[in-house]
Parts: sequence; structure tokens; C-alpha cells
Amino acid sequence: MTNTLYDALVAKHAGNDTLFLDCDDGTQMSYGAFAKRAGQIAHVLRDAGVRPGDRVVVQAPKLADTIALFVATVQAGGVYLPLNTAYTQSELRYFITDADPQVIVCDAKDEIDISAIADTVGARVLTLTQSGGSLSRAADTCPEGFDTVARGPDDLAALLYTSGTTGRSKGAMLSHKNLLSNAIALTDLWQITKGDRLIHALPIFHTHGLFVAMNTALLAGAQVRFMEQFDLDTILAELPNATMMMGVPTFYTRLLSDNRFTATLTQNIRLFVSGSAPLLAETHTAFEARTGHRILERYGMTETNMITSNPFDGDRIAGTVGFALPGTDVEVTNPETGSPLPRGEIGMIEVRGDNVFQGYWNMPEKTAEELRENGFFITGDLGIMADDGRVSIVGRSKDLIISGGYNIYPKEVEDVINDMDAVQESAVFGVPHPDFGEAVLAAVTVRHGMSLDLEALRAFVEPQLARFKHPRRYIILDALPRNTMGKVQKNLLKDQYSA
Ligand code: MLC
Ligand code: AMP
Repeated sequence: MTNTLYDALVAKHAGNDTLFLDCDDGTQMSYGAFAKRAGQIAHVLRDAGVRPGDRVVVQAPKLADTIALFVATVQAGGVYLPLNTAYTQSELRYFITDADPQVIVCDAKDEIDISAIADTVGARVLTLTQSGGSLSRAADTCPEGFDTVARGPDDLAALLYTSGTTGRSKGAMLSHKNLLSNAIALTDLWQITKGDRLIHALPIFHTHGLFVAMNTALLAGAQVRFMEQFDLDTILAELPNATMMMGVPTFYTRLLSDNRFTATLTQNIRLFVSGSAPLLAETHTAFEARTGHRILERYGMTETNMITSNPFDGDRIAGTVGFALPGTDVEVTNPETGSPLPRGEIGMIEVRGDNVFQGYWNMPEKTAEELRENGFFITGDLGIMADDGRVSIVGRSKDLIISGGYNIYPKEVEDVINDMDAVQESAVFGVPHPDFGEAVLAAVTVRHGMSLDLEALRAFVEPQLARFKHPRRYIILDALPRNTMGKVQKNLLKDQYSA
């Protein structure tokens, strides 16, 4: 049977025994063993009722079996839906209800809470933990061979939720072709081969860690040094054995903040890649001064996979995100009219190509607002294209904060804060942060005749939102600054509280 993504990423390795995953806990898995493990897990999914097109929700620790679960879902014809392990019960309830999965895989410690939500949509719950879990135990007893389910280029392989400016998260539907075309483009451009060994310290529930890093490694047959999370000591110890690293800018500023990070340590590395948030030009420069390496910055989104990249051979220019990937069209348009602008003018970045998603799950109106009939997706990022086609991002038209590579939509946090009785209104905004790039602050006004206890506000907000979305500081104001149209001027708040 033909299965576009599975065939390209895994089937071709099945008989090949080179090392694929090398994990913190000592687990080592060859390509052959990995394919067999995915086959066993595919049996468990099928036995749990997963049929072509069914969603498999996964909120699980970063383990070799979690990657095998991704591949198994694709092999069984399902749609993989990974969720941030920091999400709270109320956040999970929304995703599970919206996606209506057949199976939910979670950490054993969350099984009771998640089962309560799963019951509302009739989903089966399986668990995955370091020490096993019901999914792993069931897989252990299954055959290694699995009759791969036929899936074509336009069938869905994954559903990744991205927060929205309206406060409601949207599920981006990604097809086999969307994922595979991007993996091929990046593998070619960055010259990834089976001789590479990648330091993988990113989470595997987002585009960066799951698709940019894992799909390219699988496609190339490279080794992956699979780390549970970003840990400076582990990375410093592993750098001499690796050839590549991918990370968000915080990874690079944290490395630079440690005197043990030297040119000698990085002499076997051939490529450092940064993305998901702007890399400051000063980080790029300091990194080159310390190591001699010029970080390669690329730009992408959940909906579009990767869009542009600095060149592998050629100038990697600090503060720019490089050129459109092969097979991808990038245009800069007038944000009001949508018509293309001449090179050198600032406008909306739009993108078209096999990398661009199929639309938002169950949200045809949202899809129509952001995905034009001619195939261009409106990114919400503002940029400029130089005469030679090189793109620089200059800002965002969407109200979005990016903290340590995680996106926070202020509206979602404001909605929670505004639910507190004593709050009149609120404005959530980002200020520069030395470690995370941006940090979340909240300005609130108090309802007439009431008093607001900030500790009580924190206690109200925090259980409802993942930790990375929590405002680091609340500021009580008499009134929010507004322009003559009545719109809150977050730029003034940003300026005032940046220090
Ligand atoms: C953790 N915390 C964060 C945070 N990460 N707060 C704000 N922003 C973040 N990104 C919280 C912790 O819960 C903790 O809370 C406190 O902040 C300090 O944590 P830490 O120990 O310093 O953080 P750490 O666990 O080391 O994590 C930081 C990080 C991690 C940068 C390594 O956030 C990370 O791996 N980020 C990568 C995100 C990513 O993969 N993005 C790609 C999206 S895809 P407390 O309670 O202890 O104070 C995409 C498309 C594309 O954007 O183009 O790639
Ligand atoms: P996400 O919705 O999590 O996929 O985040 C996508 C957003 O991250 C993009 O729309 C950009 O705003 C931002 N982003 C990704 N890569 C870069 C980069 N290299 N520089 C600046 N912003 C980036």
C-alpha cells in the first residue's frame, strides 16, 4: 500500500540498522527497530478503533515511543494531534472536544483527569510514561509487521492547534504532502545526510521539534541525540559528538551565557539553525565571535511549515530570514488591499506552495479569511523583500507575544483575566526579556466600587492557563491608554513598562 509520508520517512529504513534515536535514559533505537516499534504501536491504535482520518490526541512525555507513536499514527492512516505538556485541564477540554479524537494518549499521571474529558467524546485513553504505560505494554505484545494503510498526498497526517487573535485556538490541517514537501526542501537545502548527528532538545509537540527536526532526520537517515528538554550541561557535553543543532533563540543566548561554551566545543558542528522567534542580530554576532559559526536563521509557521531560510552556502545575514524555500512562493502585499508591493516596501508576508496547510479544522470562515482562493496564506507577519528576494521580518500585524519560542495570544489571556468579577478590563502585552525574548505583562483596571487583590487574580488565572502564558507581572491602572478610535494602545504600555 502507498502511504506518502510513511513510505518516504520510515519504510525505506526498515531493513537498515543504523542508529536513529539516542536518548537521555540510555535507550538507543536503530532505524530498523524504530520501524518495528512503530508497527507494534500501529496495531494498538488499530485495535483501539483508529481508522483512516481519525484523530489521535497525544499529550505525552518526550520519549522514543512518542516519536514511534507519531509514525504509527501515520502508518495506521490516522491524524496525529500533539499537545503541549504544559496545557491545563480547561485548555485540554477545548482541544479534545473540538478535535473529537478516537484515541487520546497521555502521561499515566493525567489518566484520571483526561478520562473524564475523553468520556464526553467517546475516546479511548491509553498512557505513555518513562516506565511504560498501557500503550507501551500493549505494543510489546503486538506483531512488528503492520499492513500500512494507504494514504495519498492530500490526506491529512497531522492537526496542530495554533492560538488565534480571537482567543480561540484553531486546528491547522496538515496533509502528507505539506509535511513531506517541506522535509525534502529543508533536507536538500541544509544538506542533511545520514552522516549527521542532530542535537534535539526541542519539545516534540510543535512544528519545530516534530517536523523541522524529526522529519528531516528521518528523511535523511540521520542520528538524533534525543534530549528530554533543553539542559545546558547535557548540551555542552554532547556538542563535540554532534554535527547539527536546531533551536529557538533562547537556546543560543543560554549557550552564550556560559563560559564553558567555546569554539573548541563546536568544532564538529556543521550547522546551527535558529527559528520560531526573531534571533537578535547581537546574538548572531556574538555567536560568530565566540565559535566562528554563523547561525542559519529560518522562518516558518504551524500553518505553512517552513517558508524561508538563509542559505547553507552563501551569506547568512543577521536580522534576515533568507529566501523563499524551493517550491514556495513568497509575496509582500499591501495589508489593506492584498495587492503585491514592489520589492523594498514593508507589507504583509503571504505564502503559497505545497507546504501550505489545508485549512482550519471545522472553521471554514477562518480558513476563508486567511487562505486566499489563489492559494496564498496571509501570515500576519510584516516584512520586506530586498531586490535579490531576501526577506526580513519587521513586525507582526497580529497581536501575538512569542516567549521562548512559544506563542501567546493576548486575547486568550485577557478573556480569562476579564472573567474575574473585580476586573473592569485588561490589556496583555509583551516586553523584552533577556532569556525568553519577550515576557508577558498584564495591565488591568478595577470595576467601580470594587477592590482587586492581585494574589487572588493570580490564583484565579493561573489554573486556567499553561504556565508559559501566565503574566509575569500585573499592573493596576486607572484606565487603559486608548487612541481616538477607542483602541487600546499596547505600544504605549510596552514602551512604558519595557524597562
Ligand atoms: C518555560 N517557562 C516559560 C517558557 N518555558 N515561560 C515563558 N516562556 C517559555 N517559553 C516557564 C517554566 O514553566 C518555569 O516556570 C519558568 O518559565 C522558567 O523555566 P525554565 O526552566 O527557565 O525554562 P525551560 O524549562 O528551560 O524552558 C525554556 C525553553 C522552552 C526555551 C527551553 O520554553 C522551550 O523549549 N521552548 C521551545 C518552544 C518551541 O519549540 N517552539 C516552536 C514552536 S513552532 P516556573 O513555574 O518554574 O517559574 C513555531 C514554528 C516555527 O513557532 O517557525 O518553528
Ligand atoms: P507558530 O504559530 O507557533 O507556528 O508561530 C509562527 C510565528 O512565529 C510566525 O508567524 C512568526 O511570527 C514567528 N517566527 C517564526 N520564525 C521566526 C523567525 N525566524 N523570526 C521571527 N519570527 C519568527
